[in-house]
Amino acid sequence: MAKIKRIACPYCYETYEPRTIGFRCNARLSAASQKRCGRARDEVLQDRMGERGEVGPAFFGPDGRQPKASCPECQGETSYRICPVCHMTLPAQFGVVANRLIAMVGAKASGKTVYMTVLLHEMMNQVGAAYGASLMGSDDNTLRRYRDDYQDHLYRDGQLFGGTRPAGATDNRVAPLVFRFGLRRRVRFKERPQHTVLSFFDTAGEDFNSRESVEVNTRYLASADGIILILDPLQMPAARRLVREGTQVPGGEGVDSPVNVLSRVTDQLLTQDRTDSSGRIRTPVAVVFSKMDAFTHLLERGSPLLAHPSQGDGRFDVEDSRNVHEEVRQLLKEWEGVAIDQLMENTYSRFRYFGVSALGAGPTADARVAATGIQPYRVADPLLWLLSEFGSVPRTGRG
Ligand SMILES: Nc1nc2c(ncn2[C@@H]2O[C@H](COP(=O)(O)OP(=O)(O)OP(=O)(O)O)[C@@H](O)[C@H]2O)c(=O)[nH]1
Ligand SMILES: [Mg+2]
Ligand SMILES: [Zn+2]
Ligand SMILES: [Zn+2]
Repeated sequence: MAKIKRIACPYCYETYEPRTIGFRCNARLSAASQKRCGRARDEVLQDRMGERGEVGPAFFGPDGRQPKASCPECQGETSYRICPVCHMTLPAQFGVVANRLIAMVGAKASGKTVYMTVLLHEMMNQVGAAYGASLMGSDDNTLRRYRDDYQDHLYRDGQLFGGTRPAGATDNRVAPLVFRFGLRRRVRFKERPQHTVLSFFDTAGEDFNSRESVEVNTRYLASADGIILILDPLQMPAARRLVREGTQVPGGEGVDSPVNVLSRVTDQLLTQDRTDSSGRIRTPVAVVFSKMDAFTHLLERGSPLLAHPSQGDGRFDVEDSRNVHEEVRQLLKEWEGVAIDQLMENTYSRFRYFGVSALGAGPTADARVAATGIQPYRVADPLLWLLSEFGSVPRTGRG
C-alpha cells in the first residue's frame, strides 16, 4: 500500500494529509444565496494560537487539495484554506509549493531572537537583491508582529530583546512567523518563479530544559526540514578567556553549555526515527556560532571567516562555505569544544558549521545596539545553505 504523503502545518507543526485541509467562509454576501455568514471567535484558533479576532465559520468536507470550496451555509465561494488542527489560514498554494519548516534552537541568551530579526531583515533587503529573491510575510499576523515586535524594536529603537518567554506558558501561545521565499529561476531558458514556505519559531532558551515546553518542541523538531542550531561561544569557558576586551559575557541562571544543548536536541531527534542507513540523523543542521564579533581580532589575515564572498551571481558559494566550516572546526579545538565536533560527526549525516555576528559589535552596557549601528556579518549563510540543500537556491562549484 502506498503511503499517503502527510504535510506539516507551518503554524502548529502537526502533520496531516492534504485532502483533510479545511476552508473558512469569507463571510461576505453570497451572490448564490443572498445570505451572509456571521463572524465569530474561533475557539480552536484561540486555544491553539491565541488568536481572538472574529472570523467566518470553518467547514470541512470538500477535498482540501482544491484551491476553493463553497460554504455549506451560504453557498459563497471561498479560497481561504485552513489547517485542520489549529485553524490558521494556510499560505496560498500550501501543499502545492514547497513547504519547509526551519527550526531554530539554542540555549538561553545565545542570540536567537536577535539573529532571527537580522536574518529576516537581510533576506528582505541585501540578500534578496543579490539573489533576485523576495521574502514576504505569509499572513497579516506575521507581517505585523515581525515589524512591531522585532524589526522596529531592534532597527528603529536600537533596543535588544528581553528573554523570549517559553512556548508552554498558557498565556503565551504565539504562532510562528511564516514567510514565502520566492526566487526566479531559469529552467530551460524560461523564467519560473519558485516559492518556498519558511516557518520560524522563536523558541525560548529554557524550552529545552523545562518539561512543559518539551512537547511543543518535540513536535517542532520532529516536523523540521532543517535546523538552525545557535551555539554561543561566550557560553564556552575556554572561549570566554579569548574574547575581545570589553565584551559582556552572559552568566548566571539558566545559561547552559552548548554541548548540553546539542545533546538534548540530538536526543529528541533520535527518538523520532529520523536516521539514515548509517544510523545518523539525516535532517540538515546548520551549527551556527553566534557573536563572532567578540573573536574577529584573533583571526589571521586571509581567514575564510573574514572573507566577504560576493553574492552578486545569486548562487550559494560552496567552496567558501566549506572553508568556513573547516575554520570553525579549528576554532572549536581552541575553545575546547572538540566534544561538539565528535557528536556532530557521529550522529549527523548533513551538517555544516557557520560563524556569524548579527549585530557586528557587542551591545552597549545598557543593552542597546552599539553607536556604530547594526553591521551583520555572514548571517544569511546558514539559511542559504539549508535552502541550497533543499534545492531551493542554486550553488556554485562542486556540491
Ligand atoms: N557581541 C554580540 N552579542 C550579541 C549578538 N547577538 C546577541 N547578543 C547578545 O546576546 C543577548 C541575548 O540575545 P537574544 O537574541 O535575546 O537571545 P535569545 O537566544 O533569544 O535568548 P532567550 O530568548 O532568552 O532564549 C543580547 O541581549 C546581546 O547582549 C551579537 O551579534 N554580538
Ligand atoms: Mg529570544
Ligand atoms: Zn496548524
Ligand atoms: Zn458562509
